[in-house]
Amino acid sequence: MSDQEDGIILSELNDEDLVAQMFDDLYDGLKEEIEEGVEILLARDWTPYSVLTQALVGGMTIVGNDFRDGILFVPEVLLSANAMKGGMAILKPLLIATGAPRVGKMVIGTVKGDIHDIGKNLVGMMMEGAGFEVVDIGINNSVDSYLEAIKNEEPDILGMSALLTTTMPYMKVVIDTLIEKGMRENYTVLVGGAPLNEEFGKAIGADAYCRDAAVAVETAKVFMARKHNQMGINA
Ligand code: B1M
Repeated sequence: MSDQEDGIILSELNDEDLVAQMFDDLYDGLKEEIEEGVEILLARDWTPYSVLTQALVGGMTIVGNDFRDGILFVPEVLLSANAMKGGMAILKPLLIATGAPRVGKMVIGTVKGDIHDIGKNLVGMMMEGAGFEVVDIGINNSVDSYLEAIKNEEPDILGMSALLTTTMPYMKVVIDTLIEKGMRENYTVLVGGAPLNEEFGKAIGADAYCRDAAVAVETAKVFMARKHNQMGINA
């Protein structure tokens, strides 16, 4: 049931109650309400980043837990994801509009067999907001698809996302192929996704595992700074 039918007027709620209501609305997959909530928080001078992390990602965590525990099922989670995307669409241009100079280029995609894209999209948005040029190659990417994107786009960074324990090993397939082709050293490879950890990142030969989008941005900046320094030394 929508908030209106429930007699709830979002703009009349204080920040804390509004965020709690947005958690409920995200849970119920109410896209319009989420969009309205995002607009209200922005009008109250919340930064786009705070709205994203506190209201949207916070709400999605609850959805994730109940999905895990068998309380929510795929169709419901799809509605939640759709509502989340509605909110993210409003925040995207705001996160990007920093006027930051281009600091590097990244190709990012979710690996083969995996259709989860919310986290990947978030990373892409945050990277763009930090001044990176981002080429998002979507979901379900085979090795060939990554290779083609790398060839066409010539990025500094390759980002891979996986949300399933069954698809995360595919990241190693991509990295091993880069090694076989003698291309590995040309790119910084960053990986992320809920089931990964630092140990896994090291084991598959990635340059770094990124716990979340903010860490991805910071890590990418560190690697770009190293690259620029090396170029300075070699020049
Ligand atoms: Co999926 N799903 N799902 N799902 N789903 C999980 C991942 C799961 C953990 C749920 C659970 O059981 N608790 C579970 C995986 C279990 C496992 O592998 N051990 C699971 C499952 C089982 C499945 C299906 C198999 C269910 C089924 O069909 N029976 C199926 C698989 C489909 C497939 O891919 N082949 C499936 C389907 C779906 C939906 C389609 C319904 C939907 C996806 C919609 C979409 O993405 N467009 C969905 C969703 C939404 C989820 C949960 C609930 C939420 C994922 C999400 O968007 N989180 C998820 C539960 C969970 O993760 N707690 C779950 C919010 C997002 C902001 O976080 O993606 O972690 P996250 O991204 C973070 C970081 O991880 C990091 O930064 C992001 C932002 O901070 N990061 C990166 C991510 N990628 C990065 C890349 C980088 C750097 C950082 O590169 C540099």
